[in-house]
Amino acid sequence: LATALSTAAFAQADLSGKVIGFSQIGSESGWRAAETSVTRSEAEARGVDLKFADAQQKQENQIKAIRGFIAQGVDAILMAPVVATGWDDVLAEAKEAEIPVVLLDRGIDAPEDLYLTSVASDQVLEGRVAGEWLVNEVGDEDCSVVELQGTVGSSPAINRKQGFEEGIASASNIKITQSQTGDFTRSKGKEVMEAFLKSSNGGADICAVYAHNDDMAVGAIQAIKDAGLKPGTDIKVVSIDGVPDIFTAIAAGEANATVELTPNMAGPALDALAAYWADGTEPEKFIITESKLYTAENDPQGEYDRRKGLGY
Ligand code: GZL
Repeated sequence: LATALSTAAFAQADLSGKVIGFSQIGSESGWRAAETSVTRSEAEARGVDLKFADAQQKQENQIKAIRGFIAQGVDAILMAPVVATGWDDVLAEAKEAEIPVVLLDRGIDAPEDLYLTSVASDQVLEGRVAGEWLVNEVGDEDCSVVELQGTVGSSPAINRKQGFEEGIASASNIKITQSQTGDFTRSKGKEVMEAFLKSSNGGADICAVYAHNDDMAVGAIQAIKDAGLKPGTDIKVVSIDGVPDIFTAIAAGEANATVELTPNMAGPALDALAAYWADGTEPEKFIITESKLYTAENDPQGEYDRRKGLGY
């Protein structure tokens, strides 16, 4: 697990001398901060000169940063695309400049020849695993679920919603009664959960909250407590990322399940670039990282300890 989550133990490809631009979305969640930290260490381990640009979750800032990298003549561009559309022009400019682009942790709706490869989890699977966990958890009890969606128009928000609906499709007793974006942040997740609680008999009518990431779930947990209810028992909590704080909540019985998302997308991305530069090897177009369900049965304190210090 430690290897999968942090710099791999074996020797990294030598990319010294390579200048790589990284257009990062921002630092909206603990997972995002970990991805940034792991990307920096993966780049350093390979001798890469990494140029970092934080977009504060705005697409226009990412597009500006990518144009800057092209003007600088970087050797490659890593980008985590905040939303799925609107990238065709800037990526065509990168292609024109013969600068390979690698997508990290989110996909885009664009011609596949505009990027070398995409390193991400199967986000539909993540949602389905969360839905199937809830089906298993509630049995044949009626269950009204409220959903905290990720950033509007982002591939994880679209895919995790689809996957969860697939996961609960077999259970006619489970219904999503409210669904709204919390933009992947704790504060917005708390705010939206407060509204959900108010409009559902103080939360008495809510059986579970499904959050597209742990940070919104942690915000929702606070709102549930403020409403005088017990998160994890009165209202089940299931989310995605596997950040340390969700394991703290699971250990305390305040959350129930999370689907792990590795923050190490950059390792596979840099290895694909190394092979491409070494002998023209074309990587798989989609490099899929694994998704694993964790509950109270999986030593949450130990999982917390294993992740603390990995840049979260
Ligand atoms: C998913 C990634 C999401 C995380 C959130 O691959 O893009 O963005 O699940 C983050 O924590 O905001």
